[in-house]
Amino acid sequence: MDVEIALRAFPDRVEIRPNTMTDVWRYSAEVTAGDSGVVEPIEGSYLGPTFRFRRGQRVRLVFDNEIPDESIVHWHGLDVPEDMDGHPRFAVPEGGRYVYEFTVDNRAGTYWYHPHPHGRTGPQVYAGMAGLIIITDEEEEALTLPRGEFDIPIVLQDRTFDGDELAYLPNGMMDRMLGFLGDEILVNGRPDAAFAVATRSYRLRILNGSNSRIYKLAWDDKTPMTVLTTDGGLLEAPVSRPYVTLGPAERVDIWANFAPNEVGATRTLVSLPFAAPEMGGMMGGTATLPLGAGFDVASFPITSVADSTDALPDRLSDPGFASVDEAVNVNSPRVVTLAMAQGAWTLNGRTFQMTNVAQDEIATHGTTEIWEFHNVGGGMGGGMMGGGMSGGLAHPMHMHGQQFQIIDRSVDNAGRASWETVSNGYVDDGWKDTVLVMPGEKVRVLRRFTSFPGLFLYHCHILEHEDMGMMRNFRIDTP
Ligand SMILES: [Cu+2]
Repeated sequence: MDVEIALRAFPDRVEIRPNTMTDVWRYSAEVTAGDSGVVEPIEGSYLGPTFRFRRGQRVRLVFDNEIPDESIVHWHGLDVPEDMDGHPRFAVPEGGRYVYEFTVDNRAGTYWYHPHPHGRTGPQVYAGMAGLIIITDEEEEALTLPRGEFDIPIVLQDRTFDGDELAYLPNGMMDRMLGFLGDEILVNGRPDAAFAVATRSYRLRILNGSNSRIYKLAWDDKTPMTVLTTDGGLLEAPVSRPYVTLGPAERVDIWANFAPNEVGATRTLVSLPFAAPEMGGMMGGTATLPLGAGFDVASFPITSVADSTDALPDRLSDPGFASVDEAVNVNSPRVVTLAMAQGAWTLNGRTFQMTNVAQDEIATHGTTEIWEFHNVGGGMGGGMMGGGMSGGLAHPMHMHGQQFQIIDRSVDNAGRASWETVSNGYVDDGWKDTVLVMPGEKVRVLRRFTSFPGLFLYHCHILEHEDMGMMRNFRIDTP
C-alpha cells in the first residue's frame, strides 16, 4: 500500500455564512501511512478534503461512518473493482466501517467522492458530504499547466437556508420529481465566492456538485471558455466554447487567462439563463431560483501583476479512444429509455432493485458496446399530476466503472427549442462518466467493458431521481 487514509463521515457545525454556525454532515481524512500530501483540506469549507492521487498509486481508505444514517462512499469516475465502488449493497450503519483498497488507474483530471446509500444520497450530499479527487500522471506532468496556487477548485452547489440551518425540502412529490433547487449558490461551501488573481493563467477545476441544478457557465466579458478536461481527464487538445453546460456530477477544468486584464478590474464567472425543460403546467416547484435562471457564480478580482505565466499547450494528451467499429452492437445499440412511468422516473420502465439485473443489463467482459440514452421527454404519465403534460426534464446519466465516449446526439422537434439554449455548451470531446440528456434527446455513447467484471450502477445523477429509484445495476460477466 502506498498510502493509507482514515476517512470519517460525522455531524459537525461549520461557518457557511459569516458569523453563523450551521449543522452539516461532512467528511474528514487523515493520512495514517505514506505521503501526507495526499490529503489536502479545503479551508473553511464543509467539503471533504481533496485527495491528490497519482496514477498507479495503491491506496487504502478506512471509512468510518459516524453519521446517524447508513452510508457508503463512491469514488465518482474512478475505475475500481465492484466491491470498492460504493454500491449501496455495501452501505454500513452508524458506527460501521468499510475498508477500501484499490489502485488509482485513471487519467489526470478532476474526479470526486460522495455517498451512495440507496434512497439517502440526496440528503447526505446536501448535508455536506462530498469532496474532490485530483489525479495526476506523467503525461500531465510534462505539460506547462498552471499548478499550486494557480490551480483552483470550484465546487458548485446550491443551498437553501431556513434561519441558520440548511433546508432540504424535497418532501412533496413535486420537489422530488423536479429535483431539489436551492436559492443560493455556494462555491467550495461558501457564499459570495471571490478569488483574488494575478495577471496570468489559471486552471479552474469546476465540479457541479449540486443535487439537481444545471449550470450554463460563461465569462461576463464574453471571453470564450477554454476547456482542458472533461470527466475522464485531459482532452486531446484544448477546446473553446461560448459557454459550458454542466449537469450534476459533470466536471470541466477551464484554462482562465487573466493576463490581458488590468489590476483593479474584476471578471465574473456567471451562469447564463437558458430555457429550462418544463413539465407541463407545473414548472418551478417551490424554487425561488428556478432552473434556467441566470446568476453570478464567482468573481475574480485582478489584484496583482504576475511576473510569469503558463502558456496554453496546443496538445494535452493522447486520450486512447476506442473506435465505433470495436462495438459488438454497432447496428443495434443498447437502448436505455428515460421516462416517467407509474409516477416514478424509470430506466426502461424499471426502478432500482438492490442486486437484480435484467437480461438486457448484462454485458460481456472484454467487449465494447454502444449505449443509447433516450430521454423521451413527455413529462409525467399515469395521470398522477393531471393531464396535458409536455416537455419532461433533463437527466444527467452516470455510468459507474470505465469512462465512455460520446458518439453523437440528436433531438426531436418537441425538445429542440430548449435544447438549443444549452447544446453549444456541451463538451463531448473527451472521456465522460456522466452525460446530460435533455428532453427529446438521444445520446449514443461508446463504452468499453474491459476492466473489472461484476455488478455496477448506472443512474440519473439528479440525486432526488436517483433516490427515487432512477437507477439500475448492470453486470459485466466474464465469458
Ligand atoms: Cu433524472
